[in-house]
Amino acid sequence: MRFFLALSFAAVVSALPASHGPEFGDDSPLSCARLPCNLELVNQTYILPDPFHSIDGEPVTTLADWSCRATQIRALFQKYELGVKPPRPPVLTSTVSSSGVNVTAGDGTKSVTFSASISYPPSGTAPYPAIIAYDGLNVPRPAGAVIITLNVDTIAQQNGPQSRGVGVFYDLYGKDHSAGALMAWAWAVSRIMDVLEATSANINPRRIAVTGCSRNGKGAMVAGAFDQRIALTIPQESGSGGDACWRVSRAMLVKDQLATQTAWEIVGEDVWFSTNFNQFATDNYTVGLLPVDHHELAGLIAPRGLYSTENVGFLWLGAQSNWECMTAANKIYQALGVADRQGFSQDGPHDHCSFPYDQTAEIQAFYDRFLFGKEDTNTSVFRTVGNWTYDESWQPWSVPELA
Ligand code: MCU
Repeated sequence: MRFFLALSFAAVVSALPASHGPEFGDDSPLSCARLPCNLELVNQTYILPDPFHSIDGEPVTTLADWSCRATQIRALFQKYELGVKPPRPPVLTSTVSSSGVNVTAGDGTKSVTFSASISYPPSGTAPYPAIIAYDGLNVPRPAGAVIITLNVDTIAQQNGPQSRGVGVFYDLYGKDHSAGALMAWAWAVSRIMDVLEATSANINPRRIAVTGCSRNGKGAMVAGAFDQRIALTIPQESGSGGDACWRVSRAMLVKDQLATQTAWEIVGEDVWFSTNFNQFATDNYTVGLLPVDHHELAGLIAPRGLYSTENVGFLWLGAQSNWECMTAANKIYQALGVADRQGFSQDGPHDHCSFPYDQTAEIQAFYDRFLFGKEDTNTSVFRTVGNWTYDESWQPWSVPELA
C-alpha cells in the first residue's frame, strides 16, 4: 500500500459508451424496460404485487423471463417511486490516492466532481474487498477490507422538503431531475464502481458491498437493486422505504392502529423519493395503486448477497412490515434457487444504528461468502425476536422454480 503515498492514479473511465447492460447486469432486450404509456394501475391494498407475472400478465417461468421481468420492475420503480437513474455519463474521469477517490462526471458541456474517502486495512490480501459506506460504517469492519465512505448529502441533500434538487447530482442533471435522493446516491455508487473497474486501486470490483443505516439503509438497498456489480448489500434498520413494504406498513397503521411510518408521512418528511411517488402517497389510501412494492426492490438484488438487519425497538421502522416484506422478497431468492443468499435479522430493542453483538457472526458469514469468496459459508439467517409470523394472505401468488 505504501506506494500509494507517493503516487496517485488518474484515469479516464469513459472509454466505453453508456450502456443498458453491465451496470444493470442484465442482457435482456431493451424492450423489457419499455412500459406502456397507458399502464392501468390497479388498486391492490392488501396484496403484494406478484413478482412472477409481467405487467401484461405473462408468467415468469424461466431465468430469462425473470431477467426481463427484473428489468421491467426496475423501470416501474424508476417511473413511479425513485426517479430515473442516469447511465454512466459520457465524461467520467477520476483520481485515486491512498486516502480517497475524486470522480468527475460530465455530459460534455458541464461537469461535477465528488469525492469519497478510502481507508485501507492494516493487513490483508490485495486486491482488497471493499465496503462503500454511506456517511460512515455502522456495522463491524471486516479485517482485510477497504472502507470507502461517501458523504451522501454532497450528492443529493436530504434536509427536509426544501432540500430537493440540491447536490452535485442535480448540478449535473438539473434541479428538476426526477431522481429522489436515494436514486441520486445510487448513481454516485455506480460511478465509484466504474472507477474501481477502470483503475488499479488495489480494490477488487467484484467484491464490493454497500451499506448504510436508517435513511442511508434505504439508500443502500436502492444502490444494490440498481447495480448488479455490487456483490453484497447491507441495509441496516432501513425501515419504511427500505426493507418494509409500503402496503404492509400502511395496514399496520390503518388497520391495526400501530404508529409506524407510511408512504404518506415519508413524502412530506424528506426528499428521498421522486415527486412521481407523491401520487401514491397523497393520503393513506393510494399506495395500493403502486404497481411494485419493496419485496420486489429487495428481490432485484438476487441472486447477489443481501443481509438486512432490523430493530424491534422502534415501531416507526415497521417491525411486522420488515418481516413480512423480506419474507416475501425471499420468494424471489427461492425462485432463483438461492434462498440462503438473503439474510434477515430482526432483534433489539437496542439503540438505533448500534450493531448488536448477536449479529456479529451473521454478518461475518455474509462477509466471508460475498467479500472474501468463501462460497461454502453458511449464510442461512432468517430470524426475528418479534412475535409474528408470515401472513400468507399478502401473497396470493405462487413461486415458480426458474431454470
Ligand atoms: C429509519 O429511517 C429514517 C426514518 O424513515 C425517518 O422518518 C426518520 O426521520 O429518520 C430515520 C433515520 O434516518 O434516522 C437516522
